[in-house]
Amino acid sequence: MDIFNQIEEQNQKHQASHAFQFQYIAELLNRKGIDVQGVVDKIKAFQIAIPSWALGTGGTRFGRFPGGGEPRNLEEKIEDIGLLHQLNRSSDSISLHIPWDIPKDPIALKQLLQANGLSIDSVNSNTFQDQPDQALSYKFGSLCHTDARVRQQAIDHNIACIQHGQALDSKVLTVWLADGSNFPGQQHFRRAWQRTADSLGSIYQAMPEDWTMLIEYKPYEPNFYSMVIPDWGTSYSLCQHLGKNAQVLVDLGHHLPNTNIEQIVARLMHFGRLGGFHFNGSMYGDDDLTTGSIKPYQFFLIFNELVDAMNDPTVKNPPLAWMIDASHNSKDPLEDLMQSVQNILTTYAKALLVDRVVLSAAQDNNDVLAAEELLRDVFATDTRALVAEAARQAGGAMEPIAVFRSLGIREKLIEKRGQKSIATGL
Ligand SMILES: [Mn+2]
Repeated sequence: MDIFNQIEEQNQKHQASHAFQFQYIAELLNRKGIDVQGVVDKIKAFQIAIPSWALGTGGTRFGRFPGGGEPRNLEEKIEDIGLLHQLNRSSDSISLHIPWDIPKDPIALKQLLQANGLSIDSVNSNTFQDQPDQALSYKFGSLCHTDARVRQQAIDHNIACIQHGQALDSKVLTVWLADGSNFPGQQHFRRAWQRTADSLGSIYQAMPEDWTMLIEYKPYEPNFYSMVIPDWGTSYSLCQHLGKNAQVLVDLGHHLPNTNIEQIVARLMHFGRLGGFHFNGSMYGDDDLTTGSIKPYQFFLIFNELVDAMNDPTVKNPPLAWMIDASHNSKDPLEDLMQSVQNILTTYAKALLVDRVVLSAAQDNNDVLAAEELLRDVFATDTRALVAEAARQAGGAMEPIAVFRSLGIREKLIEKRGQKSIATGL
């Protein structure tokens, strides 16, 4: 679906109101000595990977209520993300989940990706479910399993993921382990860590030198007494054990309520061990809600730490992989993803406005109020016109969700794919 001309037409409708709002924020920032076009350029350059598993309606263990027109295969998922990218110009890559998205014809897929201006950012392994053709079960764990044959099966699966990724020019393997225990005494903590480290070591050895392994952590679920990798400290210890191409992946929803995630992010960047991000929104746990929907101030404080470290030449952290990891139970998946991307960009834009010299001075002088007020002032600044301007300059839609609706894109997808089409994923 090429909607380039329609985007132009739709932008015309919003142009007058956009020009008014942009002029206001530009004047405000000029008075503070901020290079407005420099900020717009940074927003334009910020790209967020879309997960292939988030294009269908998600669900819970109680039910699933699909809205129709979901992509039926990997090709249609690529088309959906191509459409998103046309609209917002900020979603230029895809995270794949194996075995849900095993590429059958990599050469044709690469052509399709190229035609849509997309690439594959990372491949995600899946040892949290048993597949129909699988010899041994992951009921009691995968890379940590007490039985060496199960561990080997999980290692082989991860190596197969790397090979699928290589065929599509990906360079990142993301590992999230559901391994853990449900009851006290069930698992020997130290030995479970060691078996996991050894298994990850075998995968790491099989990984090409220019690849990165991202290790995700999560405090609970699906196991409720202990997870083998429950926190950033455990991820960090495994990365240290493996080598320089292993990095910690922070998923915003993988923390207990009130965890100071901004401090975790700052620490990991200080150690040069933050590899990437899974954006989503969280009220209680791994809720996978729209990014920025529940705790926008905390989300801003996290971005503030990220930008602070990215701007500091003494920080030796590799470039981060920005990814969304969400599930949509009650919204149109594409609309939800656009909302998340918009929230990410407006929040990133705010973090770019922080005067780091003034903030540092306030911190060094222990001027608590000045430091806090500086952040609160930036947080209260409406950056939507900056993001709209970035989209306009990049050839995207200034109001992507409004355009999606007024062009009747979902209705067209339902017409093409049917009301009952179901996407693979969670
Ligand atoms: Mn995640």
